[in-house]
Amino acid sequence: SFDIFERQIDIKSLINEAKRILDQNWMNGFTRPARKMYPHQWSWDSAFMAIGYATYRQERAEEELQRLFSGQWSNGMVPHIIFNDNDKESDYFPGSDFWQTEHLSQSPNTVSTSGICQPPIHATAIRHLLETAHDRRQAQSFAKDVFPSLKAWHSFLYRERDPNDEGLVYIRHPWSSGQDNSPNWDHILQQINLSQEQIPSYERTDNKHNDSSERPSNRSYDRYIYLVDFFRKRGYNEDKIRRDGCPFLVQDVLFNTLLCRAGRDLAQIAEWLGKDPSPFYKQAKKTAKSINKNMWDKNHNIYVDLDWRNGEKIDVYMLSGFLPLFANVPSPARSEQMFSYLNTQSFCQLKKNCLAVPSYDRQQPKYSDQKYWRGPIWINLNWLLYKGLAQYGHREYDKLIKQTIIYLVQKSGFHEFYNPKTGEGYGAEKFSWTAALFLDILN
Ligand code: 9WN
Repeated sequence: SFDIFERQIDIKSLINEAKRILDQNWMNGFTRPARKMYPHQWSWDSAFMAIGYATYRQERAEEELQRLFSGQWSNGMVPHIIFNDNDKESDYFPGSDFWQTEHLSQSPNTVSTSGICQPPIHATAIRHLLETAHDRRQAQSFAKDVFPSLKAWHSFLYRERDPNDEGLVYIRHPWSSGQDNSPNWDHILQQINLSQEQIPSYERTDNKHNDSSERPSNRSYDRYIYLVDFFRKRGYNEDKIRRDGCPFLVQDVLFNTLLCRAGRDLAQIAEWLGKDPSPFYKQAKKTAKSINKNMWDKNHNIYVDLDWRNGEKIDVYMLSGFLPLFANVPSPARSEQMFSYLNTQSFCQLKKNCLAVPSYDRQQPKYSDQKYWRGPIWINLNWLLYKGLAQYGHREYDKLIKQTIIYLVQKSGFHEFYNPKTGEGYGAEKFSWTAALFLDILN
């Protein structure tokens, strides 16, 4: 048991420590998520870094996103990893040689990349930068430069990932969700029966740097790797991948929520740049409507993912199911229903000494305090919830999230994720987005 409100906390030194971590992870042009474990540039991490840098180093925020867009494919996709081929310290798997994207006509010539994408929170980060920049002229000129890339990125998603024009885009790999081994994927991954010959030979390296009991299982990894092989065998051609029955096609709540919010932010950026915002508002409106119509689980008061192949709901209750709050998707009445589920022992109840919000409903049998995206506290998800709830006026709950994040960081350092019961830190140490979002929350 603990009392977070009794501690004397030296906030200033925590802020300095967060900045120091970002400095140490700065690789001259981008920020690696963590030393050894994640040596390259990751897409949604970069957007979170930019939000952190916006509090004190605008030029780095811009450089970070510029480097990310240098890896954009000609079809508009922003890859989930831009590789740092100079890193000799790390052996990250799967590296660029495994993805085999170099010789594709759609991939860039100057940098090597993966062949899938991650949640599109970039326009949101750039709007934030425009709103907070010390040097507004510079930020405007940066936004003008990246606007065509942002536009191409959103067009790619709606064009290639929403073939039935529903306003909801699909992802085709668990890594694309940002929540690799979420229980959301269990059922679909279980149905992928593979013989040994269908799995390319590979060696995991993530377990070398981390306690393997916290990481995804080997069975899941086989399926992650099989999917990459499925894509590269089809030259990353979207139609072929779909036509040949890709076994993982999911309309994910968080991915679509962030697209919806980023669509509105892109519209606002367009307006500031004197361009027509209406196509972006229109898309975002349609996405919000479909999230409300198709993803709402009225029995549990939360949003859930959909299996694109049959339209069925995936009955798994994750913290990400509350995050449509971040994009102002639920009506105020619906948000109250959601809050009545969030504010229980299933997640984190006010006045019950809980430590921020776990990533998965703790009452579910598969919940774990320690396993990666299957229960532990993640700072990025809590940050999204914090921002979302603020728009609906839940101040007391937001205060709890802020205080518990400070507590976690002070107790255990800037970890990748945390045990919701004990506050112990897990995964990578000195993890960049934990530092970056901490800076924003305390700003
Ligand atoms: C695979 C970098 C990334 C995050 C993801 C997180 C984890 C990679 C991995 O690390 O994924 O992309 O190797 O486990 O799940 O959200 O972007 O921090």
